[in-house]
Amino acid sequence: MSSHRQFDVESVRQCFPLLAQQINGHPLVYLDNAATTQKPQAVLDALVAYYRNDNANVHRGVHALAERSTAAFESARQRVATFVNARSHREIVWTRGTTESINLVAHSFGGENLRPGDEILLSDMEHHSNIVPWQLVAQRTGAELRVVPVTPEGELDLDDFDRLLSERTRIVAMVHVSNALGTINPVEEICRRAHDAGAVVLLDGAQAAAHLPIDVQAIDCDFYAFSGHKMYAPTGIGVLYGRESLLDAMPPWQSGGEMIRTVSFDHTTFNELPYKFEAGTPNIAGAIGLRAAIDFIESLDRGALIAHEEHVRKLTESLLQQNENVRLIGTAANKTGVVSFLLDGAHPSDVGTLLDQQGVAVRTGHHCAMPLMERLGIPGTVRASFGMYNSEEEVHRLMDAITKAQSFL
Ligand code: C6P
Repeated sequence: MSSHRQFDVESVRQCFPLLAQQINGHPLVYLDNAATTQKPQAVLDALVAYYRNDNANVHRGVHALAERSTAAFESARQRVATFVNARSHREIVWTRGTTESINLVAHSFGGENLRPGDEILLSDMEHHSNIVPWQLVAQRTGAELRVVPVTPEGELDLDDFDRLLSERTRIVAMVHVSNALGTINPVEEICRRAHDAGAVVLLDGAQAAAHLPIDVQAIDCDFYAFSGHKMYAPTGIGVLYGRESLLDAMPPWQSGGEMIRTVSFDHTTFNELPYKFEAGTPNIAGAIGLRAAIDFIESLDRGALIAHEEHVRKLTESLLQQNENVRLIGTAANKTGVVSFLLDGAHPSDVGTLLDQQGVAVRTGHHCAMPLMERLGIPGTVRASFGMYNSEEEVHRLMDAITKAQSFL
């Protein structure tokens, strides 16, 4: 028996109340998990319990609710630190999501360290969130962007990576798992090579955190950014992991309450890590919801979950390959979470609409990766992206819906 059989997808589905609904007269097949995942009851319960019982601002009050709220908020941070194997909770900064995490590093680390002629190394498969912040800081500092091309299969070309990496490279900013292709990049190797060249590495883990165990020490990255909402937690909460020595040396980014130690009109001193980077009242409930999501993920057999997701993705790919009008986009050897494709002669958004009419939710378009679409010479793709609750049966529903869509196109 293969290990995906040991993963009880039906009981997992029961934990996600939203899934049990009809869309356009059909049971929902939710295959837009790379955009955002659905939330298990345990996360919904944690949010309600927090607002119902403990709600108070954190780090400010001496009253009982403030202490409870602060304890829950900080224990969520510690939970995240353990989840990604950070050395300390000081390396975990709360943000609104991956985008804000990357902006923090670009603005603070980039703004402080980049000089004219320095280079920032990106790849062709970056999400706009890992392009535009670097573009803006490059414009401000006189640094330049360099871009590692992807192969037609959708893999990073490591020879090109080596060719473009030089003593001018200050920052390597790369995606761990591509949201448009599903490619898993060789992040340990990227970090090793970048560090040998004296560069720091930021990894965009938005699409990795829900699918792969993340160990920032084993990867040896300097920064790792991810979003709660793509891993079964609420929207509006995200994480920046940063190596303590780097975070310590970085100037604050946003300013206001929380991030200060003392303020006078002449001079302000800043709080210790990680609070130096957390101006204003944080998303307390979001952090608590993220903790509940991590507890939920880790209550499952992670190995069986990963095998299940791989099985569902590969089944989708092999069934699509039997359809002669389908072209798979992104056939890297190492993938997770995503199957992108095109139907001959059909615009992706028309396909998406026809699938929606049959209750199947996918995303269509450029997936906020316009340079990648340009490199691949395509306008966009239809993207099915998977979560822990997607079943074999749903893959077959997707195939039936595609066949029916083809008959309309
Ligand atoms: N990708 C998708 O449908 P935020 O919005 O900050 O939570 O995540 C931004 C982001 C950054 N990097 C990658 C690799 C991503 O996939 C995303 C979000 C969604 O693919 C929405 S565009």
